[in-house]
Amino acid sequence: MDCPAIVQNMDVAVVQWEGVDHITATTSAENQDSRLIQATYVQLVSNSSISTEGSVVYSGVGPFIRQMRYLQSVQVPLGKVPRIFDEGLCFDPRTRKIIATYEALVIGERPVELGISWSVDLFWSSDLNQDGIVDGSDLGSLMSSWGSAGGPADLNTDGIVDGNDLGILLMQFDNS
Ligand SMILES: [Ca+2]
Ligand SMILES: [Ca+2]
Repeated sequence: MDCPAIVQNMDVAVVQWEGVDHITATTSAENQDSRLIQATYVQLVSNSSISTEGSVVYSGVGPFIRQMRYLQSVQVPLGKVPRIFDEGLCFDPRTRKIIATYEALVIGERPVELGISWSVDLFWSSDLNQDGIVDGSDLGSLMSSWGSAGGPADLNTDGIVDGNDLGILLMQFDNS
């Protein structure tokens, strides 16, 4: 899936990955249509999930109806991949970022407040069947994709399924 182009980058830089962190941020920016967007949100981050709650206020300054777009992104820890639940969420494997897109109509000077709430579960990239464990089933999937150009088994996203991907799977393999 191709991620949408970023209209206005409103990333929040403070992200910690050890344990669970609450991250609060307030930011504002004017997009290409010069409409003020203010966003406040809380991010809950753990080793296995990322969730966000918050609100966005769009303020229009003109008499016309405009479509506003706001993108928020959070980075996925190395080795993990997200299972996306919401159509407005997109994972860019190159930057390892989940990009959330919100759209709203802004009419005249009336502010529009939009609620935000989303969450994703994170899996090891080698957990190809996403059952929460990296085991022989995933190894079998990788072997059956051996030599393929890309796809889910191309764990290092270099365009081929080969020994490098097998090495990653073996590092993440559950030996318990
Ligand atoms: Ca699995
Ligand atoms: Ca590869």
